[in-house]
Amino acid sequence: GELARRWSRGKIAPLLRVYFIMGSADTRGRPPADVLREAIAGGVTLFQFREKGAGALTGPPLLRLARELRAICRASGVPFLVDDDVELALAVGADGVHVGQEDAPAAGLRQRLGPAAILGVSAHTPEEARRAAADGADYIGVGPIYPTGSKPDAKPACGPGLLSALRRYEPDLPMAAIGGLTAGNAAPALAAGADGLAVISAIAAAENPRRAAAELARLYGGGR
Ligand code: TZP
Ligand code: MG
Repeated sequence: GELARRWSRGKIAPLLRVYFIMGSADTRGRPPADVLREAIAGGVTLFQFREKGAGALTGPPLLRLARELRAICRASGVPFLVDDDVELALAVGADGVHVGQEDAPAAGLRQRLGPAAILGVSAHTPEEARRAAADGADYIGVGPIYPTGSKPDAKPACGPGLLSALRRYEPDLPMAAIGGLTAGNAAPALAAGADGLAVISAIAAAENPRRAAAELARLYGGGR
């Protein structure tokens, strides 16, 4: 019902603040578990395991890494999402799934994952945002805001303006901005109405992932 949905929306938006996305290809050769622990120490609020690209793990090594990262998140109270791969999400007891427009339809996923799962959907137009909300998405991911080197098949950069446009159509739907974001360039995305910042390279490729996460967390005020 409407009350339940509003309550859950209020719970999701703060989780999106420092939304860290990573797979084994994103860490410049460092063990993903080490990078994740560092990032969480810096203030990550939500994690998505996204194992993509050349050399992406499959089979038992994929499952092993997913379990390892899942355990780190569980121990620190950071919700653990899986990109695209619903079977993997179910196999490791993930807290939720993120899907793009070209992946499994969100409506069926909500059914499959149950009401407690966190379901994120990428959206690029008011129509996609409206459909995501109707299908039971807890939040939408919007981008790429700026050019990104982390997703070869990304659409052209849309700039922060798309966030304000979608915010007008869906005033209550939590939104994570994504694509080329760093602590240095993210302020306009927040000003345009994003609830949070989803980043890969700003943390995963940072010299110091802990400091990089802390710099993003600091954009929301409070000291760290
Ligand atoms: N979707 C849109 S842009 C992007 C994804 C998965 C990649 C974001 O990575 P980065 O390194 O933060 O630009
Ligand atoms: Mg996808």
